[in-house]
Amino acid sequence: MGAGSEGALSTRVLGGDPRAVARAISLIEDGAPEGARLVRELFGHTGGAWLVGVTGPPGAGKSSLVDRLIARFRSTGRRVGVIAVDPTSPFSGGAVLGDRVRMQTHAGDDGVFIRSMATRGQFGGLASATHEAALVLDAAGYDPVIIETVGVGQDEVEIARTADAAVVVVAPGFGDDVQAIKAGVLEIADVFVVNKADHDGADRAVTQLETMLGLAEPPRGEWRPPVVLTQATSGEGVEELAVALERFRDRPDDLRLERRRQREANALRRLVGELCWRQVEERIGLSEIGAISAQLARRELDPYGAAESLLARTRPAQP
Ligand SMILES: Nc1nc2c(ncn2[C@@H]2O[C@H](COP(=O)(O)OP(=O)(O)OP(=O)(O)O)[C@@H](O)[C@H]2O)c(=O)[nH]1
Ligand SMILES: [Mg+2]
Repeated sequence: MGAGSEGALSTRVLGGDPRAVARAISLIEDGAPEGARLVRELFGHTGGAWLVGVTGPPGAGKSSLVDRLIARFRSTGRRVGVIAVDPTSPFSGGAVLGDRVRMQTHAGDDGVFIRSMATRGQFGGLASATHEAALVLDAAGYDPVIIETVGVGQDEVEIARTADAAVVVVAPGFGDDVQAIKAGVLEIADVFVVNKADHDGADRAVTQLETMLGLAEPPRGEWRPPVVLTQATSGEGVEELAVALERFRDRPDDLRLERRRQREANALRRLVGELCWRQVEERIGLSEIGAISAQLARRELDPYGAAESLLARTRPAQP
């Protein structure tokens, strides 16, 4: 495929064509050079969309809640983009199908674009692919862009943390998960949701979280994450959640910009890492890298020494 057709593709993405958006995200997911070119062409047209990350333990009701949020945002006339990140299955596994089914409400609505993404077998991985897919949706005029991730792996938590707003969803009876949430996910929530209000212990979970949050120092300025009780199956509490999110969105500009600066810093770090590694692969070649790895396995080299000498060999010789 030549450069001309990529030019046409970016034009079609900017025009909001869903098929072009789907194609663009596939190129990115494959780690194709066309994907990188496309991101360069689109980047200057992005930044308008509001990125909402939704994360939490498996089965908490994230997709059901996202489905409700889509309806809420559609009612204000916005086009809504959704990326459902599936860390486990590289192809159309159970979770992907589940997300599709639970967001089926909007299947016939061309103002809604839903895409599942799986781990990209590349250095930059899931976080890069998701970041760039969100850029494509942003460029295509979807706003907000909602990103659902299962809050288990570091990448998934990172994706939600660096969105413009991070929603952490839990369900009552998450018992042992409280520790996990305390350890990693609690700190990232801008808005907390206790979903499955119809289940026993929902009120207790709210109190428990409010206590935890009350003990913690407010991490970002004055904002103390509210805890919203919802029932995704009935829609109860969804309006409160949307309002809480909008209150968070309407904070002072400098706080919003700081979050975006962090996101770009992370993306830049990943990209530099990826480009460096590609250079190493190109200059040194896979067979020698394989031989060096074997030497490492035999403890004939140490990893820091090996990495430094590889990097040194990608630099031009000093005059
Ligand atoms: N009783 C009850 N069930 C709910 C509620 N919200 C979601 N569920 C159900 O919980 C199950 C999981 O819902 P999902 O929306 O798929 O949850 P998820 O967090 O996206 O799940 P994963 O993406 O697999 O981690 C489904 O069977 C939903 O119908 C709720 O408020 N009350
Ligand atoms: Mg889901």
